[in-house]
Amino acid sequence: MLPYSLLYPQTNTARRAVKLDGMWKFSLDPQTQGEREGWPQGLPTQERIPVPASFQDFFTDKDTREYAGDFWYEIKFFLPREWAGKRLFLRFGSVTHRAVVYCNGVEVARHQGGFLPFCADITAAARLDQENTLVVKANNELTETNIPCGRTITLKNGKKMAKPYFDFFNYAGIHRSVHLLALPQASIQDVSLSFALEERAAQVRYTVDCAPGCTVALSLLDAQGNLAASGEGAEGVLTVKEPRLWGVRDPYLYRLVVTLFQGDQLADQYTLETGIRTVEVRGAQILLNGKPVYLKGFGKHEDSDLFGRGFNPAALKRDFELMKWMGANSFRTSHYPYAEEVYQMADREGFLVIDEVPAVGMFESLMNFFDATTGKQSGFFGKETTPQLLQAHLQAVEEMIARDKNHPCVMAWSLFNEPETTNENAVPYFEQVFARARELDPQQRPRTFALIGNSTPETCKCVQLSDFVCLNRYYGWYNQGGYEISDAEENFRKEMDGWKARGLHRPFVFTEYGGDTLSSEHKLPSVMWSQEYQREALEMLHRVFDSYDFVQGEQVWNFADFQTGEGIMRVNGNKKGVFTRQRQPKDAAFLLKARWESIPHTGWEKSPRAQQGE
Ligand code: BDP
Repeated sequence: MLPYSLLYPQTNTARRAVKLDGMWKFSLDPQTQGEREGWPQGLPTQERIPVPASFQDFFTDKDTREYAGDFWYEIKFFLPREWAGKRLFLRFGSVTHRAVVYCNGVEVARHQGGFLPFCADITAAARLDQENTLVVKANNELTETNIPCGRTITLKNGKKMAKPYFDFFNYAGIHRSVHLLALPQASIQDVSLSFALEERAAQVRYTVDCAPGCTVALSLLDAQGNLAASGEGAEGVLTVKEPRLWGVRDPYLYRLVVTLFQGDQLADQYTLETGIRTVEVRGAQILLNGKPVYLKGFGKHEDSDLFGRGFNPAALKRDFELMKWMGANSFRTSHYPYAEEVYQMADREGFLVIDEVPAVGMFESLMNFFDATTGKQSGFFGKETTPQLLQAHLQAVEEMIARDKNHPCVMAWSLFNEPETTNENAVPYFEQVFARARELDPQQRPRTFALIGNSTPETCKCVQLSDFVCLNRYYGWYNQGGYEISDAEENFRKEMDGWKARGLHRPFVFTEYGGDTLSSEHKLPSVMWSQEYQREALEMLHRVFDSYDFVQGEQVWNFADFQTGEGIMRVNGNKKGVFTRQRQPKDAAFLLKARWESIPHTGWEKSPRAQQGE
C-alpha cells in the first residue's frame, strides 16, 4: 500500500491544487557537495531552467548534456493562511531517476523511479502565510538495481557517464508538473472501478479508500451532466441503464463524483472521468466490449526538441492529431509510464494504451537491440543484486497500476521490454511481477511483455505468462536487411510457424517492427536508410502479419525519430520514426495510413485468404 494518494490533482470545493511549474533555480553537483554546503536550505546560484523539462538540451556544453550524478532544483512558494488546518503536500509527476525533497531545509520525501508520481507531506515543515523554500536533489545515475537498467562509469578524467542498457537518451530532470496540494483532514485516498456489461445495462463496481468514520456518496453523470446512477457506501455497484460505452476511437466519458461526509458536513470530494468498457482476451482475439479489436499504432517515446523527456503539451497535441490522421487506434507507452495528461487525452480520443512499466534494459548489453540478433545470452536475472532490482520493479508496477487503473484507455500492462528470457532464472522473477500486476488491478486487465529477438518459440521460458504475446521483431533490418530481405521474410515465416506450433492459442501483437530511415534520403532502387527501403520493409512485414490469424495487432517502431546516446549505430538518434522528431511525415506514413484506414477500429475479422498467406 502506498503511503500517499496518487489521485491526479484537482481543485474543487474541498481541495486545492496549485502548479509550481516555471523557472526553477538549477545546479549540477559534480563534487557531491550540496548537503555539506547547505543546499537543502537554498541553492547558491542564479541559474534557472524550466520545469517541467529535461535539463540536458538547454546548455551548449557537452559536460552538462552528458552529466551523470546529483543535480539540484529550487523554487520558492507562498502558502496562503486560509489553508490552516489542511494537510499540505507537494506532488511530483516524476523526477528522473531519484529524488530527495526538502521543504525549508527539512527532508520531506525520498523517491526512486523516474517515471511515476510521488508526494511529500509538508504539513509540519511548511510555514503558512509565508514564503517557503522547496529544494529537490535529483540523481540520474543508472544502476542494475533500479529500472531502467544500466551502468554509470567514470572516465579517466574523473567525469561520470551513463551507460544505458537501453536505446534512448538518459534524459533527466523534473519531467512533469509539480503541484502544491491542500487536502482536507479526512480525505478520499483512492477510487477503484471495474465494469461488467449486461444486455441493456452496465454494472460499475467501485471501492473508495477513505478516512474511517466517514460516509460516501457517489453520482455518475453522463456527458450532458445528467445523473446516470448513484450510490452510497465505500464499496458497491452502480447500475447504469442503457449505458453509452467507451469505444475505440469512439469514446464516451462519464464523470463519477465521489463525496465524503463527516456527519452531515461535506469533508472531501473527487471527480473521476471514466469510460464504461471491458477488455479481455479470448482465444486468439483481444475483445473490447466483447468485439475483436486489431491494434494499429505505435511504440512511442516522450521525446521532443528542447524539452527532452519533459512533458510537452504541444507535442502531445500534435502527436494525437497525427495518430488520428494515420487511422491508428492504439499505442504502447514504451518504455515507461507517460505523463498522466497523455492518458487523459487517450481517454478523450478513444485510443487504447498498452501501459509499460520502466523495466527496460534487462538484457546486459549496451546494444541489446542488436546483440539479441546474434543469439547472445546474459542470464540477467541470476545476479546477487536481482532481489533489489525486483523490489524496484514491483514498486513501479504498484505505482503504475495505482496511478493508471481507472483510465478506460489502458487496455493492458506491459511488465517488461525485451528482457532476457532464455535462462531459467528469469522464471521466478517473472512470476512475481505478473502475480503482483494481477493482484493490484481491479479490472484484471491482460498482462504482457515485449519479447526481444532471441526470445523465440524454442528458447523463451516466460512467454506462457503473457495473456497476449508482444513481439519486437526487426526482420529486414537487424536481421537480413537490404537485398537479403527475401531471406528475412522466409526466416520470419519460419519463426511464426514455430509460434503456431508452440500452441499458445492467444493473440500476438507486434509491438516493434521497422527500420532506420533518414528523412533526407531517397534512392531508386532502394538502399537501407532510404525512405524507399522503409516502405519495402514495411510491405514485407505486413504481408507476413496478414498470413497469421493470431496476429492481432501492429505497432510500428517508432512514432517519431528520437534522441539516443551517440554511437556508431545511431545517426544523432534513432531514425526509425514514421515521423521526424519535428513531427513531419516520412513516406512510410502514407503507406501505413492507407493500410490502417482499410482496417476498421473494431470488429475486424481477418480474411481467410490472408490467413492462408496467399
Ligand atoms: C528494441 C528496443 C527499442 C529500440 C529498438 C531499435 O525495444 O528501445 O529503440 O529495438 O533498435 O531493441 O530501434
